[in-house]
Amino acid sequence: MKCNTCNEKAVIQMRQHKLALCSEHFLEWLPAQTQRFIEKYKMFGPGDRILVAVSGGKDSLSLWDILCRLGYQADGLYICLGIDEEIAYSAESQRLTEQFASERGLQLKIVDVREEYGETIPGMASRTERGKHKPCAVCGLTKRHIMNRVAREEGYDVLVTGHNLDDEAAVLLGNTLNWIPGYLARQWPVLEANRPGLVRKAKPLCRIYEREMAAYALLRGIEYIYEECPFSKGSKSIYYKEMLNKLEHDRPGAKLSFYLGFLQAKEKGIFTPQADPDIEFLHACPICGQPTSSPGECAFCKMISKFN
Ligand code: Q46
Ligand code: ZN
Ligand code: ZN
Repeated sequence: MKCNTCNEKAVIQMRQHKLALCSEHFLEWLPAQTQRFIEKYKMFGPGDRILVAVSGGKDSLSLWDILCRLGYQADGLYICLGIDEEIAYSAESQRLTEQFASERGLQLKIVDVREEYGETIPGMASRTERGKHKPCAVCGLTKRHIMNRVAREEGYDVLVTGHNLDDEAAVLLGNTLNWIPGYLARQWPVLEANRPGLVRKAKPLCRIYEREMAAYALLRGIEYIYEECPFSKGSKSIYYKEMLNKLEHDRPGAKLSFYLGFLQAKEKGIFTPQADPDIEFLHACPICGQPTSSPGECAFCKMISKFN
């Protein structure tokens, strides 16, 4: 297998793009693709201050690396969830994130959930009805709240996350199988800050396959946490990813065309924001100021108030 650019030995074949590349050209191609999507979906511009949500995994650390290589001004935000029961998942991912930032002289902000709110994520979850069996709902709610809060308080123009194509296609599959119109209306590479208290969010890797991100991290020598969060076992999103991988195996490019077809259909006007049933109920939470559709305080502030 030869590189399509220079004819040297290729390190990766991307059947969906009918493209094989050597290490050098792959490491140029991936940031160029990312830049193309940043521009296409108008995610942010060269002068914007960017906050990258980093988990210590390959996608978010590679995204941070790519944005720096593209010349953007990007700081990191790591949220310590306190998930250290079965394995030292949070401790190890924090260590790797700190190492990544200090080796490159990058600014990293750390928010420790227990220090700020008195409980780790498993601790919070055990005290709520919705998290008794699995802390993911509590975790997701808390992470979204903190990411938005820090980006707002510190005046960032945009918050970016490392969601890749596999993540987005799995979310789309779930939303489609269950026909959730509000989620379908909102799913897009960039979410505008169109409500008071909301910060703009973007997913620059949304059209890049997970295996391409793994190859990028490996070839760039980025040390990241290999283990998944222990609570992700048996999750629906992993199940959807497995299904999509089976499809991709038989029909290379299936994942990309599934997601891309959705984006193109949205560009033509299906699933418009009017399809979002929550939109008319959105108001600012009287405690934290973030938008919420639940009556009174937002779900996060309601949950936290029970701990005090
Ligand atoms: S939600 Fe659930 Fe993840 Fe939080 S508890 Fe772990 S698996 S980290 S993306
Ligand atoms: Zn080459
Ligand atoms: Zn609130």
